[in-house]
Amino acid sequence: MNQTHSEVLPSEVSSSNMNKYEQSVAQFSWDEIERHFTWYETGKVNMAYEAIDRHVAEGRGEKTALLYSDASRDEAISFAQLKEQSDKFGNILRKYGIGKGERVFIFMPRSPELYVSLLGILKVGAVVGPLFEAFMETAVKDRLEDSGAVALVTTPALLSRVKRDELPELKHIFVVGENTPEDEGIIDFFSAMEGASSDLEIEWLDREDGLIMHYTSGSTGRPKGVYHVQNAMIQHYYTGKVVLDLREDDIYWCTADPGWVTGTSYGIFAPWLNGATNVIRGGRFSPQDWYGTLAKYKVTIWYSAPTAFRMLMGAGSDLISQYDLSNLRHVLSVGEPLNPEVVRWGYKAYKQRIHDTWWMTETGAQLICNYPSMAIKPGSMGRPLPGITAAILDDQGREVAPYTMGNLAIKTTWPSMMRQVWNNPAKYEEYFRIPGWYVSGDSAYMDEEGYFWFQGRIDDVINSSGERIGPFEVESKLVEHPAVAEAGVIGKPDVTRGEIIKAFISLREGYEPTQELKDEIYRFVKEGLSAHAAPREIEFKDKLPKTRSGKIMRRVLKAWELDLPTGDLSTIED
Ligand code: 6R9
Repeated sequence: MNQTHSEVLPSEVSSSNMNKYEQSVAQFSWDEIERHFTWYETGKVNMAYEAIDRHVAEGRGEKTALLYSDASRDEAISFAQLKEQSDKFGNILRKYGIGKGERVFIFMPRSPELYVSLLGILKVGAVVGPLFEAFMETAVKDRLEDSGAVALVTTPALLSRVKRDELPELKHIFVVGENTPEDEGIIDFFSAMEGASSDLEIEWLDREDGLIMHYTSGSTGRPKGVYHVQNAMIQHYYTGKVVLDLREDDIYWCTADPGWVTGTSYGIFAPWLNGATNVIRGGRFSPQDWYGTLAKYKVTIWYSAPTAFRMLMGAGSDLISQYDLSNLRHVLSVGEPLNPEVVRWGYKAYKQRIHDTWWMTETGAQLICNYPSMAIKPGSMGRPLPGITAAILDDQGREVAPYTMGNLAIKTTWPSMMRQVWNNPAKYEEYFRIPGWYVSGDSAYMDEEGYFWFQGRIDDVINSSGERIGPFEVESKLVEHPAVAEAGVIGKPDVTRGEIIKAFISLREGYEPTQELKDEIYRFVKEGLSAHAAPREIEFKDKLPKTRSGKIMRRVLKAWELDLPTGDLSTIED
């Protein structure tokens, strides 16, 4: 392996919440964390109560829960106001007979009403399903149909993408906005809210009752409905405390949309279970708006993704000096491997160590992380949290030696683990093909100090002249080249070598796509990494295909290259 294992950004935080747990990894028990929740006394629970109402009941109602802004709105909403609004929406849902266990979906851009609706849905014990606003007709229909959703919250603009005549189970559509069409089954959100009572008896649930469904795409087949239960809150709360390092006065900003699991587990549940003030920004990415948001709200903890950090890196360091980012004390990343170059840049540009975290829709919450009290090795996603056992296994389920690439697997089970793939028990079982382990589908290796190093999705690993090459390593080297903004690497079949490396590259401003540049980039990887990892073919692209959560879609690159079907594209960015 050519990744640098000796480079270390030392731990700076000696007073983090994690210390207590780290020191007691041996005695770690989830029970201790569970004691935070009232089910210890009552046996019953509800996420919306624990995230919002509890803070009002304990005298923190006036505290700001949500700081929302987009191009046209700028609002501060307290825990008490969120409680009142979501109680009202809960009452509206009840009036239409919607309750425990039923699926209610949300299909709209970020706005305070999205968060109010989501909490209201949880309060009546329904299971919420958030969808990306960018979904088109078929993607929306597939998900509503598969889940058997009985109701949907959406906006007038998106309503035309909902094929109501093909969705017999979908009885009620709540429309948030002006000029709601008058039609059977359509309810105007704002007028309903005006008339609604804010006196609501919450639906008390068991720990194993439903919470949320996120649809996630595999490379083949239909998207999978990953189903989570109330019990996940134990881990949302715990990781919020020890990985996000949330404390009493933090202003926290998670940049993810609730259509992605990061936007719910860490954009809603973790911060509010910990009583933090949560910043939500609507609208699209722009470096100016993002730095503006950090400065305006004096954000202290910032959770984002590699694709965003790479774009900010591309926007340059000069821009940063125009904003006061001095309140930032903790920065985290998720979704894709975090290139070492980005970590080095963040350390210089923000004077912050960017903490990579690894987890999946299926795992519900973080599992392998760089937490504040540990030294960071740039390029590594960190170590398993206390309470989590991770390993690299071969296909027979045997643990492999350090530095050997294999299946990243997690010993079952943990509180936020998915409980089913909706309507598809066979898919669910596939994750457990090695007894006692959850097999992630990622390929990685571990070093002697127990740090995990991501290599790629198993399907993406390249075999060139008998060498196994993780695409991430090559991509990380590529983005170190000054001309390269982003890179996606695939294996391309080759008669002599089995596969060769092909790189798709988008260039930074001011660089021309020439043959000389290709040659130079090839040499750059050959000399900096190794000959077998150097891309023998390079293709320049204006943009790389990415998911809504910013993942480079290597299977799409591969499909283009080999003229194969691209599979499910519903989550691709436009
Ligand atoms: C939370 C989330 C899961 C897949 C996962 C892996 C990739 C996520 C990563 C990472 C390298 C990290 N991934 N975090 N790869 N380093 N820190 O992203 O969920 O959208 O379901 O994706 O994302 O391949 O298997 P999800």
